[in-house]
Amino acid sequence: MPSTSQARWSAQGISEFTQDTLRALLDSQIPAIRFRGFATQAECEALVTAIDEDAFAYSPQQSPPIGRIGITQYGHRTAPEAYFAGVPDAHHAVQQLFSRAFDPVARVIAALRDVWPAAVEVADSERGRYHAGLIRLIHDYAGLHFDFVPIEGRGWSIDDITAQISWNLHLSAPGSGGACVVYDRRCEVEHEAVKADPDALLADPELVSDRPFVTLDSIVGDIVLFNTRSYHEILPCRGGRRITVSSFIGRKPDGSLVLWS
Ligand SMILES: O=C(O)CCC(=O)C(=O)O
Ligand SMILES: [Fe+2]
Repeated sequence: MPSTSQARWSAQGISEFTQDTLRALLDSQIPAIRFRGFATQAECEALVTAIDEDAFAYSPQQSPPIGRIGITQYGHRTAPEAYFAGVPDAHHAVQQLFSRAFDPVARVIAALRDVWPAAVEVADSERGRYHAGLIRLIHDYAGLHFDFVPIEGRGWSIDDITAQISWNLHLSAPGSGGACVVYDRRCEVEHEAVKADPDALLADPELVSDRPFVTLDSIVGDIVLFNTRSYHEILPCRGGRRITVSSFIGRKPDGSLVLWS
């Protein structure tokens, strides 16, 4: 299977956010982008204060549990009706929090529109609009996985995207640990079975054992972007809480970008 084992990154290291690096990231040519100081410390603290007055939900499927405010397409892979029915409440919940600090989703869309030559919108479909903007609390770690809707979400309106990346804004960082490690190995269609079995959400570490990787530290106020079709994991957090806001960004066949969580 040469397509899975070949290195794809033509550059090492972490890039700045520009049109060229965004395109290279979508094409899996670079490991990651870091947008330093995307939000101020004061903005992040204000949002964390608002979040602390709310409650995180926990999915019984995830181990260790990850707290979340918002809704995920991935968590509703086989239940699109429930996803779209839940979008208005999810949108309301996060907008309520953003209104007390700042709106990271609107700011990300504006930053993308500044550099990208085609349309940038929250994903929409005949079934309804998607939710974009997931707030996540990671107490411990998140195991090795990939995220790529054309492989794991067929039948959804976004299953024709040609690339999938994510942005994660770090609102609170753990005392140590909590880095996101991204490996130069993409999931190809033949790995599909890994996620077809709901009890096997995580990938076999063997898949990435000899691969180049990049380590993305959790730094408050920074946004980190990487191609989520590449296998990635979050290392154990020690002391303090790792709180992020994120969404996926997909590139449609016409070159436009769509956001969803
Ligand atoms: O929190 C992170 O650093 C990465 C989360 C993740 O798995 C993703 O963005 O796909
Ligand atoms: Fe992921």
